[in-house]
Amino acid sequence: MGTERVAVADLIFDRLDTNGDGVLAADDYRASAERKLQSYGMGPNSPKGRALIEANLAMWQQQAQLVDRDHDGRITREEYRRWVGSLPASDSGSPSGTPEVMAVLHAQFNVADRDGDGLVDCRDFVAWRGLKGVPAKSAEASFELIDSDADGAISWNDFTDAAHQHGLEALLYTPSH
Ligand SMILES: [Ca+2]
Ligand SMILES: [Ca+2]
Ligand SMILES: [Ca+2]
Repeated sequence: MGTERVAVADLIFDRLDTNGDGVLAADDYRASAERKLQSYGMGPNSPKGRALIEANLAMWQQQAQLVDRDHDGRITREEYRRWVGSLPASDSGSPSGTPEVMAVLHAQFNVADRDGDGLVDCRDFVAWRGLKGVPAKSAEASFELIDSDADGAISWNDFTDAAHQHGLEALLYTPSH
């Protein structure tokens, strides 16, 4: 694997290693959900909180199945690099539209929908993406892609339709235009 792909693999690995102990485990995925909830002032035992934690743990299990070669319940950096190296060159190893990933995004969407009316407005969307370090300008541009009828609010259906049309990357990180 080229050094560039190793660097990308390491970058994602470090991002997923929430507690920074150098291995990925279920704890990292739980902690990641809990941090997100904390930034919303939401308890881990609230219905939305529990749903987000469960979705994250399901994503961990899927990831472990693919990557944890020795099945010791931990993904080492070496295991992660090897997995990324085994992927087609076009795939960075960044999780994309698997059912588990979509379930996590749906749970995050529900958390971002603070007033629980099923709709996320631009401000809530910008705040959601800001948790991932996405600049407000990029998030606003993504929001415009998703809010195709421009009424200032998006439903989960709008989100999945737009993901289908533009790709998740454009909605979550950087729109390409
Ligand atoms: Ca860890
Ligand atoms: Ca392992
Ligand atoms: Ca709302």
